[in-house]
Amino acid sequence: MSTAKTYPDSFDFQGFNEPIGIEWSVANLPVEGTIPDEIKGSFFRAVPDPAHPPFVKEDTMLSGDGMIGRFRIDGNQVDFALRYVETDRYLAEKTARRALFGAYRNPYTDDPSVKGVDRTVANTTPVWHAGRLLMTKEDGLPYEIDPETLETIGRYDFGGKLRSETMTAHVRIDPGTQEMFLFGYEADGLASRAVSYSVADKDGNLLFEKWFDAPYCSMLHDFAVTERFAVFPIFPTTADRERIEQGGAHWIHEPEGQTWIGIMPRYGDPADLRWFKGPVGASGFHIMNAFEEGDLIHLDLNVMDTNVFPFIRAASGIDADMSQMRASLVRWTFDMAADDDGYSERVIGPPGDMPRTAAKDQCRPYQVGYYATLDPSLGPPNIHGVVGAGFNALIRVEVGNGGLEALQLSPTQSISEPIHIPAQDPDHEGWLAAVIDDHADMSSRLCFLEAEHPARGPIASVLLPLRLRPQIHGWWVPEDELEAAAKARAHRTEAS
Ligand code: V55
Ligand code: FE
Repeated sequence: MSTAKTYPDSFDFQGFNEPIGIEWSVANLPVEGTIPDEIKGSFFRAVPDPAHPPFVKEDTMLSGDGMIGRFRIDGNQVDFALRYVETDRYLAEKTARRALFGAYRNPYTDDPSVKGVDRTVANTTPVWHAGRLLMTKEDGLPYEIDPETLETIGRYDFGGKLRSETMTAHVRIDPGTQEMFLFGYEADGLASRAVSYSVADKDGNLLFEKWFDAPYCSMLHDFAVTERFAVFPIFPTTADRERIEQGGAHWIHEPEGQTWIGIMPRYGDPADLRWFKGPVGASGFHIMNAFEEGDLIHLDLNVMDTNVFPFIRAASGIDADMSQMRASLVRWTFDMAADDDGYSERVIGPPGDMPRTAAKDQCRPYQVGYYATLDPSLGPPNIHGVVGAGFNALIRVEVGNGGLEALQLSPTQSISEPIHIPAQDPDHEGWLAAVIDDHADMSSRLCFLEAEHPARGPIASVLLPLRLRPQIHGWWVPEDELEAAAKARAHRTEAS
């Protein structure tokens, strides 16, 4: 490009992380191989892409304006579209033609002209529930998106029912009841300990909102739900209001800080919240699943010795060599019948992140999970994604017996989080789909794998005419659900 924009000198703006900022669409993409006929639906992806170079000297990809991508798949017919989420922040900066918002989750670094303007970027997970598509980010309310046109409908607060100022990007949906469980932290303001917890019924009605205080203000990125309980992991990555007001970092990781796991009945009262002690100084983001076995609660998650984000370690003065860090898929088990506040741990898989299961396996005993990993034996890491080192393998793990199979990529490839697509045949494990980026020619392709056999490699791949940005999270929505939701929307429009 002739008029190169200038970005901060960090991995967040280099390689595949170099901003693109183009909204585009294309129909009838060329497909190599055969996408099974029964795969009909849309793969939505959330990707951060800053529309303007930041004015702060250091910035993180986590602050990039949210874009929503959609692969519409009908067997071998694949279309793609990509649009910005028109958040208040995106629109204010679009009008000004420059960045107005400053550092990650610090409004005190913003241009005075946007004081009080919603600064969330809706860039983390496209959540589909009750016929609504929401682009989420944990520091604000979600934005509703039209799943057909990808137009932004507006900020979504469950019809005025949700009082929390924030909603997580990691909801849980019970595959039996189709209820959506959700929470928001910093629910009543910056660095607050307040957590809001809610359940929406299968039609999207908010059944209740309950509030509790976490032991401290922690980066509560994900949680888990079992058939009877809700589980909140509090890792010692903490916020401090004064530090933020002085223009400092929102988050510091505290190596001596206590990890807490809060467990309460999933329809229960925060008065019933029980706090268990986890490992000191630990950090975790994503939970694969949780389930009950009698009085035991098993929580399967990726845990690390310290915070995985370089900008958070830097702000904390933590000088850690990532290759020396302990990081595994672990099963933490809590005994609700015992009166101690301990837990036991078993390693159930190699290091990695972005864990997924089949939607039908959530909240209950399960056998199979999938996640991405960085296997150092496959070559040095490529610049890709929010921690600056791309994933180069995709793991299928049998959590009950340690069975392991991996798709290993070539040294120039990086993979984003996979989605799981269920099959009609209940004995077939379904498929995984994920975007694989190639640093050799800066190209992106969507690859389909047999979920049961990722090591066999793609059964089909779809080459894109332009490279994509590394994805945060994705969501698979079957075509029949999209059609039903489109009909319901048309009815609502006629009625109004
Ligand atoms: C994460 C991602 C975020 C964020 C906080 O993956 C944590 C973790 C894409 O935004 O704001
Ligand atoms: Fe996440």
